[in-house]
Amino acid sequence: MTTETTLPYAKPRSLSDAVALIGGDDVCLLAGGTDLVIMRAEGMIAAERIVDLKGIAGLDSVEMAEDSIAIGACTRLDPLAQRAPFPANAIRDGAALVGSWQTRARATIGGNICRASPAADTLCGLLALDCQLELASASGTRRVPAAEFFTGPGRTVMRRDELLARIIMPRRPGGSAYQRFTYRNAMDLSVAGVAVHLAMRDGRCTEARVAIGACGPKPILVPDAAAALVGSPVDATAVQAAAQAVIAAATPIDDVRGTRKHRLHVLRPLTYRVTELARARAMEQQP
Ligand SMILES: Cc1cc2nc3c(=O)[nH]c(=O)nc-3n(C[C@@H](O)[C@@H](O)[C@H](O)COP(=O)(O)OP(=O)(O)OC[C@H]3O[C@@H](n4cnc5c(N)ncnc54)[C@H](O)[C@@H]3O)c2cc1C
Repeated sequence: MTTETTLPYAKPRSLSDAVALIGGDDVCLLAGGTDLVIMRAEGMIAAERIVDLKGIAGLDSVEMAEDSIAIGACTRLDPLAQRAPFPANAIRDGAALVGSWQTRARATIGGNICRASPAADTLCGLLALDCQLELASASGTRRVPAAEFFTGPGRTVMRRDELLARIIMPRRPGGSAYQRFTYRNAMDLSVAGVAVHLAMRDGRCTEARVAIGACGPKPILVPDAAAALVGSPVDATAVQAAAQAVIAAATPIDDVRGTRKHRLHVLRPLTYRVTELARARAMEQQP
């Protein structure tokens, strides 16, 4: 005998229809499902009603404005990594590293953000690029800086009656990069991740933001690392000081993916590598 269970399922076509359906404890939001399906199977999410966000018009594309770029929350990671109409940067680097092609073809950037795993690969880039997250509810929209969105593993400031609609990335000069350390080259989760954004003028750094992930309960900005780079030619002395600040700010734990000691050890060469790549990209963009 087989038992068939059909869950209540809705696939709204507009943002206003979607926000009218959410908010109750019995509702969960579905995007690509690469986390959600597993979380439901493991009993981490018990909600019975599913609201599928993938049909919402306008949330699966990237739009360019004069001073910002809006990335729809349901934009899948593979097209974002391959074809996003903005040059190589830290968010694209992160999207390209997630899982396999099959995972990236399903998974969305909004899901990667809202799952709020400290090891998620797009989060450091959001912080380093000073993104704002646009949250929509039946009472309107609000924007939260990415650096203030995450509150702990799996936790954010997003209310139950809200969904992530767009990621707003300011268009600013410079270049950025994200890299992670893993024990395998693919299909592994980050043991430590670093993103750096730099703007360069006349060979000196005029602006910097440095973020780290998988080295604490949430991704964080490291202002002391940025301060070590600003005003410098991003030479060995400055990068060494930035790496020291990164190590001082990190609060990693021992877990299945790595020890605290090893995470602190890999942060130094990782910061060197990412800063060098961000610098090379920033030099290409130099006015
Ligand atoms: C084999 C495999 C390998 C992986 N490797 C990596 C990796 O290397 N790096 C990495 O970072 N991740 C990795 N992941 C996880 C990654 O696939 C997910 O984090 C993915 O990005 C989540 O997106 P999704 O669209 O599938 O979200 P879903 O699974 O649909 O949703 C995830 C969570 O976010 C919520 N949610 C989704 N969209 C919204 C929204 N717009 N507003 C509000 N809430 C929302 C859902 O309710 C749910 O709680 C891997 C997963 C698998 C299965």
